[in-house]
Amino acid sequence: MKIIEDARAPNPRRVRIFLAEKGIDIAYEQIDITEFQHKGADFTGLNPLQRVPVLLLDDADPISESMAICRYFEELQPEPALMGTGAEGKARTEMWQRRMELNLLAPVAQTFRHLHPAMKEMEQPQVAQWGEANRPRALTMLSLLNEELATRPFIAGNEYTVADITALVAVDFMKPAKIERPVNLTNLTRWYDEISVRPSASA
Ligand SMILES: N[C@@H](CCC(=O)N[C@@H](CS)C(=O)NCC(=O)O)C(=O)O
Repeated sequence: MKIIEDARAPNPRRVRIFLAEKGIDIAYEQIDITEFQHKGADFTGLNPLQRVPVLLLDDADPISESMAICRYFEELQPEPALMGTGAEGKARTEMWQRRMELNLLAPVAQTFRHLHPAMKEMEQPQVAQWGEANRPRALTMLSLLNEELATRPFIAGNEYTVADITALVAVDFMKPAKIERPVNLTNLTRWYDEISVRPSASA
C-alpha cells in the first residue's frame, strides 16, 4: 500500500496530517505535478481526473479524493476519531468539513491557480478576474469561522477533526495565494495558533 502525491500540494497535505494524527505510517511516492507527471498515461490510469493524492491498495483498485482516502483509514482505525462519533457528531463533522473544503480551500485554491504565474500552464485558461473574485469569498468564510470559533475550541465542536485539518491547510495555502489573514479575527488566530503547533501540522 502506498500514497502517490506531490508533497508541496495542499490536498496531499490534508491526508498526511490525517494519518499523522492517527499515528499511521505509510509509504509515499512523490511525483512532480509542476512537471506534469500526473498527466502521463501511468498516473492517468490510476486516476483519470489526474489529481493527487492517490492511494494504491495491494489488492484493489486505487482510491483518489483526499476525503475518500481519509474515510478508508478512519474505518480501518477508528481511534482517534477524526470524522466525528455518533450520528450527530459524524453529520456535524461532515457539514463543517464540506464547508471548509467548498467555501475556504476551494476559493483559496482558485485564487492561487488563477493568479499565480507558476500556475499559468496548469490552469488553462488562467482567468485573473476569477482569481480576484475568489479572494473575498475566502475572507468571508474566515470571518464566519471567527464567529463560530468564539463558542467552541475546534471547528466541528469540542474535538479536533478533519474539518480543522482542511481549514488549517486552506489557511496555510493563503500564503502562496497571497491572501492576508486578517489579524482582527482573534478567535480564528487562537484556533490557528493552537492547531499549528500540533506535531501533525508538519507532516
Ligand atoms: N478533490 C480532490 C482534489 C485533488 C487536487 O486538486 N489535487 C491537486 C493538488 S492539491 C492536483 O493534483 N492538481 C493537479 C492539476 O490541477 O493538474 C481531492 O480532494 O483530493
